[in-house]
Amino acid sequence: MTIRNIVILTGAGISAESGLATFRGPDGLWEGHRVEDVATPEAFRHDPALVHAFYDARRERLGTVEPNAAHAALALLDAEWPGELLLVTQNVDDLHERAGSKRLIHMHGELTSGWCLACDERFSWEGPMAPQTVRPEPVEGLSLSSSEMQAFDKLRPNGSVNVCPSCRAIGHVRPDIVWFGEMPYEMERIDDAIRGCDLFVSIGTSGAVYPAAGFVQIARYCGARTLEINLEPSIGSTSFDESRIGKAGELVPVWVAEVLGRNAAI
Ligand code: BV8
Repeated sequence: MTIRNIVILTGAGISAESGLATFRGPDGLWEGHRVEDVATPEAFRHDPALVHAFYDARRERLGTVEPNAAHAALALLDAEWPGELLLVTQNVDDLHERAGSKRLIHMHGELTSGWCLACDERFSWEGPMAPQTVRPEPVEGLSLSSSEMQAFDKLRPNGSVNVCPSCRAIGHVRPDIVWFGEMPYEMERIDDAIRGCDLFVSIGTSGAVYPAAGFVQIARYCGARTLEINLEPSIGSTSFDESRIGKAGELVPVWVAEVLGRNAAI
C-alpha cells in the first residue's frame, strides 16, 4: 500500500515532555479542577473569574515551555512530505506551530486566541484576559512614564485588560477554546481529510473525548492504515492496525524517519 495522504491526530501526550500537564491526571482532576467546572459554557456563565483564571494560568505557563523532539519531527514531515498531510491537534497550546508545522488545525481552539461575544470577532491574544485584571500598580523601580500610563489607559479603559481589539467592548472577550458541548472547529475539513487518507496516525491521546476519539473508526472504514503512538494503549487501542507504546519524543522521530525513507531517527 503506497502512502500518499496522511492525517495525524495529536493530544496532550505530545506536549507532556515539554512540561505541559495532560488531562487525566492520577487524581482525574485537570490541574486540580473538575473539567466541568472550567471547560463548559455553563461553567463560564456560572463563574467566569474561575474559568479566566484557569486559562490565564495556562496561557502564562505556555510562555515557559518549548516544543520537543516529537513536535520538531512532525514539523519536518510537514515540510518534506510531498503528498497530502493534515495535522489535527486537540491541544490548545501553540507548540506545533512554534516547531514549524503549517498544515495544522486546532480542532479545540487555541490559548493564544480570544473571541469577543459582543462582536463575534476572533483575534490573537497575549497575557491575562480576566476582566478583573486591572492596570498594574506602579512597581518599585519600574516607573511607567506618564506617556506609558496614557498609552496603557488608551489601550485599557478603566484598567481592565478584557477589551475587544475589534469593537472595544469591555468584559466580553472569552478564551477561543472549544468547551464540552460545543462544536469542534473545522470538522468538515477534518472529515474530508480522514475519508481521503491512506494513513491515520494518533499520537499522545487517550481516546476519551469525542468526536476526536471516533476518527480512527472513520479512517479504518475508509480503508486507511492506522497507527497509534502512545505511552500506554489508549481506550480505542484495539482499533489500530499497529500500536507503538512509548514516549512520543523518542518514537515520533523514528516513525518520521521511516516515512521519509531515512534510515536514522530524525
Ligand atoms: C461535542 C479544550 C456536540 C479545552 C477540550 C459520544 C460519546 C460520549 C460523549 C460524547 C460523545 N459525543 C460528544 C460527547 C461529549 C463530549 C465528550 O467526548 N465527553 C467525554 C468526556 C466522554 N464531547 C464534546 O463535548 C465535544 N463537543 O460533542 O459537541 C455538538 C455536536 C454537534 C453540534 C454541536 C455540538 C467537544 C469536546 C472538546 C472539549 N474541549 N479541550 C481545553 O483544553 O482547555 S477536550 C480536551 O480533553 C483535550 O482537547 C482533549 O481532546 C481531551 C483530553 O484528551 P487527551 O488530549 O487525549 O489527553 P489525556 O490526558 O486524556 O491523554 C493523554 C494521553 O497521552 C494518555 O493516553 C497518556 O498515556 C499519553 N501520554 C502521556 N505522556 C506521553 C503520552 N504519550 C506519548 N508520549 C508521552 N510522553
